[in-house]
Amino acid sequence: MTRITLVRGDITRQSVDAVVNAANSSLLGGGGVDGAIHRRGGPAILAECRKLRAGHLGKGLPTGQAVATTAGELDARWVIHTVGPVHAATEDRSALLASCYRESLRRADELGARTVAFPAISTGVYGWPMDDGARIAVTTVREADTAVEEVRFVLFDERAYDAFAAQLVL
Ligand code: AR6
Repeated sequence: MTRITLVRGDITRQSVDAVVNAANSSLLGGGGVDGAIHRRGGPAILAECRKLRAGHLGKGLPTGQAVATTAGELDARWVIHTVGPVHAATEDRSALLASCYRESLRRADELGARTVAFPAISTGVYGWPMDDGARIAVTTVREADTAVEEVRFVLFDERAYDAFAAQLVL
């Protein structure tokens, strides 16, 4: 069974098999987690992303899907890039957010990754309310059929940490 752990901190400082990036469809970088991963991981990650865009991901990575690259200089073997949905008050995009967690774990299984660090996908620039983002993250990982041994949610601040902790006790 998959163990779920929580840490407060910077996802780029984790020692794990795979780090999940809250990317955008372009795969060519951005702010938040994405910016931090490319900064600390170095140019090898972007080089692989560019190759993916030149190949089968010519139109970019669709929302809810995931793809893996090298982790460059991070203390990990792979970065799994996934694209969260932008939160919308008028449309329920929860299934796409759940898909990010599920598809990232599926990629992790394909790679043989046993430990995976996730950020709170979509809860930054993409505006997803933290409590609901935490609920979807924890429920989806709990229900996933995966060989991953540890899913570590890496939460940037106390508010995010508390939101995830509240889900874990339910
Ligand atoms: N480690 C852990 N968590 C972090 C870190 C970090 N180093 N930095 C930010 N967070 P975001 P999104 C938290 O905006 O909402 C990018 O420009 C942050 O506080 O990184 O999915 C991409 O290129 C928040 O709770 O991702 C996309 O365009 C959570 O991580 C867009 O942002 C996610 O915030 C994706 O937006």
